[in-house]
Amino acid sequence: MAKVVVYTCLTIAFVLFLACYPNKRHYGNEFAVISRRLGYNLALQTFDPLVSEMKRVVEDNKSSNHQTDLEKDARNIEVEDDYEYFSSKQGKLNITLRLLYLFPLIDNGPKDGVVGVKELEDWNIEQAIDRLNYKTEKEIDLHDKNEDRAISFEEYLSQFSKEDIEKNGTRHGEAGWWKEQFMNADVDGNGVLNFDEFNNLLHPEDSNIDAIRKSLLGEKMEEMDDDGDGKLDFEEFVKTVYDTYKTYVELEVNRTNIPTSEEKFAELDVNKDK
Ligand SMILES: [Ca+2]
Ligand SMILES: [Ca+2]
Ligand SMILES: [Ca+2]
Ligand SMILES: [Ca+2]
Repeated sequence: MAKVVVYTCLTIAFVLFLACYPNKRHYGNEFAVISRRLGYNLALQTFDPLVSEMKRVVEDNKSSNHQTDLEKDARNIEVEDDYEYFSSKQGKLNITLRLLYLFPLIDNGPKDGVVGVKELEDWNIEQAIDRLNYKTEKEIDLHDKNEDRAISFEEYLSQFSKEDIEKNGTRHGEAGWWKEQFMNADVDGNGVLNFDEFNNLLHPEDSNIDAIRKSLLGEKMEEMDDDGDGKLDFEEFVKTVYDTYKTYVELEVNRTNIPTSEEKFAELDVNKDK
């Protein structure tokens, strides 16, 4: 069993190293096309919540004007409490010590002294969700002028003038386009976005809301549909979709028997009109 734990620790250390390593060097443009909330278009998430918290403290101390000195001190002390994890000479993170701390937190399903792939995946997803929720909280802090912890259209899009809003342009990024995104995210239709609704507006690619998914799909179809006939023919499919699909299946589903572009197209082309 001890051997297994050592190997597992080494695996985690390796994953930790990969997670902390700048991703662009390894992962080129092929990742830029995968755009999902937990996907690879974002920098790979930090594996260790302590490192995330340190980054946040540094960023907050640099940029925040509305944090009181007392709040800043409290957060700095919180992080200082973890100084035991740093070597005193170079200030480097003691990875072995951190792994000993993190291991029982990751070894959760089941708690059997071994960390499996699923447990690592769950941990990574948990860290990613935490990071995105944190970002949403920061965005709410930034935009919520009346401090009701909900975001109105005017609060989020104060960059638009009254004329822009009246003009209601529907091209991507124009006021009317944003208004539509806002309304899609406002599930309860009360005219303001609560935390979950705002989260969906900020991270639409991973939203479960039908209106948001349809809107995204419509935009993607427009981008991919070269001849503008409202459909994807085989050529357009190969040019724009297939490589993304293949990368997704290889990396995220971890499958080896990936259908060829012909096979996948035939499967999707239900009415066989090509
Ligand atoms: Ca386990
Ligand atoms: Ca508000
Ligand atoms: Ca709402
Ligand atoms: Ca077409």
